[in-house]
Amino acid sequence: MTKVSLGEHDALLVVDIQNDFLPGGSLAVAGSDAVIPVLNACIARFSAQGLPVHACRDWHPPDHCSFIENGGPWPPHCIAGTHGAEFSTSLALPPETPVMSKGSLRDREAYSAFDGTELAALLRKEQVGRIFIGGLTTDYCVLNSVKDASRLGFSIFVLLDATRAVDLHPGDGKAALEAMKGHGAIFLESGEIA
Ligand code: VGL
Ligand code: ZN
Repeated sequence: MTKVSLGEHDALLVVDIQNDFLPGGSLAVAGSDAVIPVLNACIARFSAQGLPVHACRDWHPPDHCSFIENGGPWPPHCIAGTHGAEFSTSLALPPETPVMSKGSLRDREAYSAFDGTELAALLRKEQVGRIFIGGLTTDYCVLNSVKDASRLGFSIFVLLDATRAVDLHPGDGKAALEAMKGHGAIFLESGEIA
């Protein structure tokens, strides 16, 4: 087991821990609730060291193009302002956590936390070089955020025990990890953070 020590240019990005992706939600991801305590422990670690924690959320209009009724692949989910779009009450985000909303334009899908948000600018302002990422879902928002982070020049560390795949097609989660590897992502378990 390799240990990774946190340093002053590190930040944590918590992706889409929203009710609709959790058990009982409209787009429930298997085992997704298991990532919450893992992320809470990571949040506590980053916060204790004074390191930035950021969060993003899927934040769709009621007639979003990604919904089945509009020709997309997904049941309606994470409609802005609804219970399904709220963060889980079990997620312990610090009150001052900046929250990036994505996918809020009707005709445009946006899976990446960087897509149409201030995230890159904020991270640069905070002089962040390395992003530790966890949350939902491995094969969509996490994957696309990892790709963008890498293109934007950040080092990216994927917290494997803090992510779950939706696996719309079997194997998507595995393929996503391969794709992330191709973008230079480093994989670790949360217990490897020293
Ligand atoms: C996501 C499916 C549909 C995600 C968003 O954030 O990973 N997955 N919309
Ligand atoms: Zn969505």
